[in-house]
Amino acid sequence: MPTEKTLTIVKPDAVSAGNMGKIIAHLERAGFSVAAMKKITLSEAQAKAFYAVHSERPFYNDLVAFMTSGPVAPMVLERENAIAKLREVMGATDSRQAAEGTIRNLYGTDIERNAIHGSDAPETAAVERAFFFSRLEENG
Ligand code: 3AN
Repeated sequence: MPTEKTLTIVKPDAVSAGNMGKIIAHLERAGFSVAAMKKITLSEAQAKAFYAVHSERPFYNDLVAFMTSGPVAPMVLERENAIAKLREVMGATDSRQAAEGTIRNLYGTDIERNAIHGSDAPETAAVERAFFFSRLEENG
């Protein structure tokens, strides 16, 4: 089976709660390998750019404030069918609705503080990987 790459971000709520390692372990148990990772604090401009697609939504300013409130851990994940599989193990956007045993069910709180981001399609995965990682960082 050919592998596919996707981008995840362990969000500030999960990093500050000390759940980063548990989330990485959960992802590894689900068959993902970490191809690249870093821990950074996003600037307002960076968070706005990353979520530009949501700029007209009412929750945009709150989302940017939350995503800049502390360090995040972006990672490139690799496995077969990675994009769809990550969406499955993450669970629904609203952590309160996320299926039992999913990452958002286990580590998220609500629709904003939902522990983890995952790319939703091949085009967004490519753009989001390039947002955080150079080709050298992914392959080195
Ligand atoms: P997902 O992260 O499940 O792909 P999107 O792309 O619809 O969800 O939304 C991006 C992010 O925006 C979500 N992860 C969540 O943090 C935030 N978000 C989405 N909808 C809302 C909302 N109604 N209120 C607050 N935050 C929201």
